[in-house]
Amino acid sequence: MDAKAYKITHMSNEHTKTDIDQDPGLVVEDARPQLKKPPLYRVILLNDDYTPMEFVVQILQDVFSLDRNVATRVMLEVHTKGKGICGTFTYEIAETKVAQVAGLAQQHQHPLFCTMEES
Ligand code: TYC
Repeated sequence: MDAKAYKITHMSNEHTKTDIDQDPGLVVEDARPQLKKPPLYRVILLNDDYTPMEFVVQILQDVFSLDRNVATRVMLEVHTKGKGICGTFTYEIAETKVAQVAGLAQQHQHPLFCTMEES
């Protein structure tokens, strides 16, 4: 659903000081609507045979801000089905999260891999 945008305009009174009762002050009127929503990207986590489950759950909590129960469910979904969605973000946020996962996986020498796709 589209949110409606408004702008607030100050309608100054250019008459005499005695006209103060006529001054509408701040008024709210329709503003030009935003033209486009940014494209969104799903970050997809892939299964592998070596990365410990606990490491994956921790990544999902720390990088994707999932609570532990949701993180565990997503990890098990990836483990059983081969891949799963960590979240949906704008391009730069998705890209940053993919890079954070790659960095942490490399630091800990796990083959954990995730990628992004337009949603
Ligand atoms: N399959 C891994 C194991 O059995 C766990 C795992 C889950 C790895 C999700 C990666 O994205 C992943 N230890």
